[in-house]
Amino acid sequence: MRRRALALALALPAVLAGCASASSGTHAAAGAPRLSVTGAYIPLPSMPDMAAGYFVLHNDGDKAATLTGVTSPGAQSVSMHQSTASTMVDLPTVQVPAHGTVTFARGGRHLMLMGLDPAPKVGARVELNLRFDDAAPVTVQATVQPLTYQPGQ
Ligand SMILES: [Cu+2]
Repeated sequence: MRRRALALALALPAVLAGCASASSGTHAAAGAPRLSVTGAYIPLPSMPDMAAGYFVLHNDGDKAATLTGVTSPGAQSVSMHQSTASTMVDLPTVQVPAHGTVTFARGGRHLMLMGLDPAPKVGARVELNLRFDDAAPVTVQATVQPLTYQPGQ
């Protein structure tokens, strides 16, 4: 019986994140995600205990990012959900491709905010803090809109 030497060639991809920049704000190193949020709103909920949140998340950078969660100082908890035909499921993370856009909108991905305090009123703003595993957090003010509000294109 012969012993065979297995030559394992481990081709490890170079996944070095070039996040050497300590600057905050809009500056980002080349090859990093560049994230921004537009159109954040919360339809006025019929019950103050539970509201949906919608927004468009942009990544103008050369590197993908992963949204790992959202928090709000105005809510007890915030979850990321995906609506399906009959129910909705938790989204543990959401991928934001390089030079891509991810939309949270009615009938699809959405935030579910529980325990809003103070109770939302039309025109009020609710701070949302988006956290990423590989990029700086993004804070946005979501405007409480009438229930029938439709975002413009
Ligand atoms: Cu939901």
